[in-house]
Amino acid sequence: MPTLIYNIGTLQTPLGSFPHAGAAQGENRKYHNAAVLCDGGIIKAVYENGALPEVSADTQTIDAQGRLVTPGLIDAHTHLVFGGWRQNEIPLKLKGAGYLDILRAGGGILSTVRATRKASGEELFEKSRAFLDEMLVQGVTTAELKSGYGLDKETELKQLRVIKRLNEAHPMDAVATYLGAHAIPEEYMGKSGEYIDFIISDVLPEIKRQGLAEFCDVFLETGVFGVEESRRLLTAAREMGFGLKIHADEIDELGGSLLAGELGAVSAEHLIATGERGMEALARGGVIAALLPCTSLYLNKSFARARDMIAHGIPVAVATDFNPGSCPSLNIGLCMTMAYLKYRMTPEEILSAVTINAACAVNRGGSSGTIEPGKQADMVIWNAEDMEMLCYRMGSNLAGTVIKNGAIVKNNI
Ligand code: IZC
Ligand code: ZN
Repeated sequence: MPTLIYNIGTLQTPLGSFPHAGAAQGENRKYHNAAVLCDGGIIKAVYENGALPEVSADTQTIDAQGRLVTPGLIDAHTHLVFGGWRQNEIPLKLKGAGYLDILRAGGGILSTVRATRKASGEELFEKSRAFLDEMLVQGVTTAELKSGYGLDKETELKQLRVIKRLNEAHPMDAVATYLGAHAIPEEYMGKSGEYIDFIISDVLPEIKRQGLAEFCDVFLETGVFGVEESRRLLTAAREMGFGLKIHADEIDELGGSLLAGELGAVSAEHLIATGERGMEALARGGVIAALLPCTSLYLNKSFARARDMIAHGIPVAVATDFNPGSCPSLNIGLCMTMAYLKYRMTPEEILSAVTINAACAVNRGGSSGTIEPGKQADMVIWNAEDMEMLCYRMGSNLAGTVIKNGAIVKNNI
């Protein structure tokens, strides 16, 4: 059934299917008094200045009541499929324990690994589905979901199968990333190289064979995986056809961004501690910087140097990092406010960061991330008139009507 969204006060969207870098990061097209025609889940045409198409009698019409419409938001970095929670870590943090101290003591990621190994696929599916529901009502229509809480082959495959099922059963487009190199499993303590060998010989080929992940990611960090191990893993993954991502410079600057640039990774994520050389490498390698401001907030760290990255011509995406340890929030709106205040990005730059740049970071730039003919009809009518309002209303959910593949999945304007 065709759908016409009309009476749009401002329709604001980046244009194109490529990552928006430098000055283009802040280039949004603004259509006033606009309308969008969709059919078969695809955007057919955009109208402005009161123009309207002639529509067939069976066309569903949606009155946007003069509000703002943007592309559906894309959360390009989550660890959404996990067992248990980690609220027990807060008292430890308040006594001064750092994120890596907790991990070193066998907690942190490793405690989530224990809980995820115990959980059934069904339990993980139901828990994750509720998270996706919560994201969808905030206007998120595509999300990246990482594995990495199994570490052993069986549990990693269990997590990835849950992601595949979510993608099929939920309106959200769920893009899977294999993050087996998220921590050194207890059974490989002191033998991280052997664990990487095991991933390369046993796990990656099986994931590829079953088509369970598009990307391979690694946590390159003090006490986790180093540059050499990460290079070995990612080079093998690239040969098998995986796109590459790196958790780089979250706590310590160890060369993760240099490696991302060298390998031409699709994205480098966190980049809290990234300095000049790292930025130059990212720019040279055409790597998207996936910045996670609520993690800086939650870990009480500094904020990534987004303005310098934009000045270097690095396309910036902004995402939640939703996970039970370093960011137990999936509020993308809050990330947008943090990007406004702490990264000092403009509302236009932020919109590109949570739409087209995030889409490109999950290899969906050709099908989503903008409102243009031929793209998926993923859109949000906001309970706001402009992007300034969205970025300003810290913590509130201003998503009104959420449209996914041309169908209304939430209606609240
Ligand atoms: O569970 O702590 N940084 N991985 C790397 C995380 C945060 C998630 C976690
Ligand atoms: Zn992460």
